[in-house]
Amino acid sequence: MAPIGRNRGCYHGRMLPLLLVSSFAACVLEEPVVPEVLTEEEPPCVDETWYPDADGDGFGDAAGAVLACAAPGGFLADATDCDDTQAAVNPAATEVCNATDDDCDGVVDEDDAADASTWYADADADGFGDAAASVLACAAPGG
Ligand SMILES: [Ca+2]
Ligand SMILES: [Ca+2]
Ligand SMILES: [Ca+2]
Ligand SMILES: [Ca+2]
Repeated sequence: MAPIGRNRGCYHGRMLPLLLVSSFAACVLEEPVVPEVLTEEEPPCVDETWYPDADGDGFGDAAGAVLACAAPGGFLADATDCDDTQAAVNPAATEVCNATDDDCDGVVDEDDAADASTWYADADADGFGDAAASVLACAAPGG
């Protein structure tokens, strides 16, 4: 077996015979250093907020949020479902005249509803509308 290190008299941290005692310190220093075993730690768990999607429309309910590393079953990161009991009601839905805020914009049956009717102004109240003055709405506006 060959001696370790530059100090030829050094063998596994011990001096071989016939060497100067003064080189003993150098010999000890040349002893192989056992590297510290680094335990690889799991990346820390970072809690995120998850929201339930009870109606399965792909949009979560802001009420009922939970904190967890990973999404529990039936939960997702979205919180924009304004009615998590109706799959037809969500931010991607089309507003129609049904007394419900279908598209979750906070306005019920707004004028851009898909089936909104065209209403014509009847300024002189003679029962005939003015074709030049029309509005789209679910319900007839006054006049
Ligand atoms: Ca939902
Ligand atoms: Ca919904
Ligand atoms: Ca509606
Ligand atoms: Ca709406």
